[in-house]
Parts: sequence; C-alpha cells; structure tokens
Amino acid sequence: MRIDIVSVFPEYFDVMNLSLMGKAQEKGLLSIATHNLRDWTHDVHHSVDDTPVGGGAGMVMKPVVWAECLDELLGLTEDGDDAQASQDRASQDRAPVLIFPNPSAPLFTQRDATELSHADHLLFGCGRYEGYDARIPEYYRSRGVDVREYSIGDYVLNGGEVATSVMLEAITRLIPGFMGNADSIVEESYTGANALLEHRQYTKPAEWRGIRVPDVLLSGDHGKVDRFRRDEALARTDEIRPDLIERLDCKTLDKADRKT
Ligand code: 6GU
Repeated sequence: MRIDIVSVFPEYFDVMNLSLMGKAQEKGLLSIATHNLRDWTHDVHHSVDDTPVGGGAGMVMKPVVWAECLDELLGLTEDGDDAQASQDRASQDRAPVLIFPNPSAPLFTQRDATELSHADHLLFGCGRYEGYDARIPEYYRSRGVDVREYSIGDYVLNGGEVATSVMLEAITRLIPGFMGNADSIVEESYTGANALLEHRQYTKPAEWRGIRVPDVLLSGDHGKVDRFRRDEALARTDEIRPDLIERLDCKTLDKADRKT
C-alpha cells in the first residue's frame, strides 16, 4: 500500500518509522511518503491559509495551494486532460482514496478501517487552523476521485495530523502480513454486526495483591470459558456502550445470550 501524507508539519509522521509500522515498511507492505504543503506555495511567506469568507475567527486553508499539491500527487492536470490518471481510475487499479480528517465529518469506524485496508493508495490531506476550503473535496469528487472526510471522535484537535495517525494505525494493522499474529485481528471489538466490547483479559499469577482471576478461566473448560467471556462482553457493552447494543444484529445472538 502506498500512503502519501500532506501536512504543514510533516515531522509529526516521523514516528511512522517506529515499531510495527516501521517493520511493515521494511517488509515492503507499506510505503509512506510525507509532503510539506508549503512546498506548493509561491509567495515569500509560504502562506497556506487566508481569512474566512463571510467573516469569523481563525483562518481557512487556501484551495489554490492544496490543488497544486493534490493535482501533482494524484497525477491530475488542471484542464482535466489526465488520460493516464483517469484510465487508472477506470480500471480501479491503484485508484487513490483521498482522505481529509475533519471534526465535522462522519465518524471513522472499524468498518472504514477494514474497507480502506484493501486500498492500494491512500492520500491524507491534513488541515490546520479552522479547516480547509470546502471546494477542495468537492472539486476532487467531481474529478472522479474517491474522496472521504472523517472525524475520529467528538472532541476537537488542533489539526488533522493526529487524526491521520490514528486512522493509519487502524487501517495498516489490518493489511495481511502486518501483524505477527493474524488471530489477534480476526474478530475484535467494533468489528462487524456483532460489535461488542471485548471481555477483560488476565495473565498469571492467578492471585495478585489479593485479587483473584475469575475461577472459570482457570477451569480448563473451554466451553465455560467462552460462555463466561461472551456474557461479560455483552454485560460490559450494555453498561458502557448501550449504543452498540442498540445496533446489534439480533441474528448474531445465540440462544444462551442473556436478555439485556
Ligand atoms: Cl479528523 N480533526 C480535528 N482537527 N479534530 C478532530 C478530528 C479531526 N476528529 C476529532 N477531532
């Protein structure tokens, strides 16, 4: 998977060379390139933002600078004469997905992470300040690009960089071969119609500072262990995230699942 990230703080992404994401790059599963948006400015101040039309606080990122950058990275030309790029898109071969982190967009979920883990090419455009000119995503959509805008939660960050890191970690760990142990991503919290919070985990010793691991987990009876974990997942989800229970597909419930 090829990943391009555009930001005015590309140093934010130096950490992508660490840990599992660094290993995935060494293995050739991933190639991450960061780009400084200011490289596409022409004025002495390298300005990327301007005051909001209609008034209001803060600054808005300029469409002109973003477009020069994105046209280049997407292989598009301003006049629309981009035979090669549109041919690539028509064949869906390495068609890029353009992603803008945006606190006012739909929530990014595990479902989105799973879908995007199959893409060949992701391009993240990190906004700063009060956001980016709304015509940028509109324009690239009109040019046939798969454009997504996502929020990562109901709180406000200073820019799209941290949100991009969060989404990238969620996406890339789903790429086959990324994780050492494929089992650990098979069915986790928030996956599919059966999205439940996971049961709690324990390791040895069986008793620590006076607190015992639940006896059933020490019983060696796999049926009982599975039942205990499933009941706990249902109960914890009902208590902590009732919204997930509301959305549960009834068909995924088994006969022994307790009425919640
Ligand atoms: Cl995607 N961006 C910013 N700036 N703040 C956020 C966010 C994104 N998601 C939640 N808060």
